[in-house]
Amino acid sequence: MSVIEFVDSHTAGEPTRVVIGGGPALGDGALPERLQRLITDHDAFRSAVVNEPRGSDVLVGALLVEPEDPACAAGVIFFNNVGYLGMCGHGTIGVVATLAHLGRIQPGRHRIETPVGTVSALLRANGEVTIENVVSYRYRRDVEVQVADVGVVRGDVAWGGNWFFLVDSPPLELTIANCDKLTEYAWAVRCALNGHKITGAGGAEIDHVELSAPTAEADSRNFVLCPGKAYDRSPCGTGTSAKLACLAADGKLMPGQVWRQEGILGTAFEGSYRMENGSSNRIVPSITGKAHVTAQGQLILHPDDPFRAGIRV
Ligand code: PYC
Repeated sequence: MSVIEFVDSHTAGEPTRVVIGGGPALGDGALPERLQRLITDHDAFRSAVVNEPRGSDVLVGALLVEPEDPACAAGVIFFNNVGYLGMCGHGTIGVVATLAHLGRIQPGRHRIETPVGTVSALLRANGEVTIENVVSYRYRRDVEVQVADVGVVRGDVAWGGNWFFLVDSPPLELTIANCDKLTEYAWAVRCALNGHKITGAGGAEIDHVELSAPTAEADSRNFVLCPGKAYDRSPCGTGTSAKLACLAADGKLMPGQVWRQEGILGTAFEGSYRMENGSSNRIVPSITGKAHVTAQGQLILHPDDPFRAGIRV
């Protein structure tokens, strides 16, 4: 029988399960290499932690690992119901809240390694966390894609730690009541992007679709569809970073100016950015939000359990 120790939290409604013990031994070295070992040799671990019957499609997992750089508070590898994430904004805020809950960190600035780069996190005494994300940028502007049963959809391709296709003012109202229709629409866009081989830099798959529209309560409201077809309950940290990169590229948001990004539940992140040193089109986004710890416990993986490795569909 194996036992996996975890702490659950949610950030603006989006859950994160941080594995604090019992994870696979991935050796040392750079995080991208350890991620590769996790993918190749231990994918059943990912599925056991986040998929049913122990988890659900919406859950994001975060495996804590020893950082390569001892100046970092932790290394983390994020994963979901279908695979692995480069970075995860709400998840990093959840990791910071979890480390604070465990007494491993105190308010102040901390560095956290991810497979796509080191991010910094400022934990405040009131529990709010501001992450300074990886360098983000718009890769392509106003890309046209023919979507089956929908027609032509236009959007930007941007990197915010994951690859996003950002569509402004879609033909559906961004309300939770429309969630099934929004999922169907965003999924059709995602399939069309893949089908037409529209990718991020280096042929990377665009696996997140972000729909945005103006709202009275914030600068914008979004609906973000994640790679495994679950929608982000939060405003999505990497998605907000990608949005900031597009706003910066269009000259619609200045460095240091605050952007209030609301998600589909009405919860919000605050974002701002600075330019990357020496760059005219790459930004370093900051995202502020708060996570709440909801559970701590052990997952039991019994050899007799037919769903020891989760239900994979
Ligand atoms: O907050 O970056 C994020 C995120 C990515 C997928 C789900 N949440």
